[in-house]
Amino acid sequence: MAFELPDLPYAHDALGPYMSSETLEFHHDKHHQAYVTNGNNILAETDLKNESLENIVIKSHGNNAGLFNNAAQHYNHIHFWKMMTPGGSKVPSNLESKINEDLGGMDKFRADFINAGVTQFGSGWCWLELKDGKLNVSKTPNGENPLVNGATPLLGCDVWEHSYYIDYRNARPKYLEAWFDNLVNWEYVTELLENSN
Ligand code: MN3
Repeated sequence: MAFELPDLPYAHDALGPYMSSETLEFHHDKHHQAYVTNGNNILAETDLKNESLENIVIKSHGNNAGLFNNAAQHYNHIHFWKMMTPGGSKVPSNLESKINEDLGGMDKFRADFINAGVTQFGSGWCWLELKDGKLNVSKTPNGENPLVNGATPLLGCDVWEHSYYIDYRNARPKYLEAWFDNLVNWEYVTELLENSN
């Protein structure tokens, strides 16, 4: 199906001071829109037009770099906007139990997730994913995401410079810490986990 830019689930200025309206105006209104526009132009030339977004991402991987890059970034950003909420949210107890069980507790998970984002060289994403029933922390370059590794993305932080340079300049670790501590919508993460079972 053709790609469409979703509205942000909050106002552009709702994530301040951790993510400014200027960042969201560029990141959502321009960068995400460009993935949608460019992706649709390439998709129209393929036989994947009637597939779901997830299938387009998986099937274009390794076959059509232009389509993959735009489709995967469209998928990543649809979820990225929903993975944030003004003021963040509490971690539901069922998610916390699974984090304790699989990742050695919230503090270790936080440190590992931030470290994955800090050590992703160049553009990319760091992730909490579900693979073979277990939670795992990972990182990917450019537009890649856990779908291409047979895993389900549950939480992804965008570490492309367009996501933080206006607000944090080159301080990627500060952005990751502020994002993890103040913006994550853990209820949405839990919803994705429950839907993947
Ligand atoms: Mn981005």
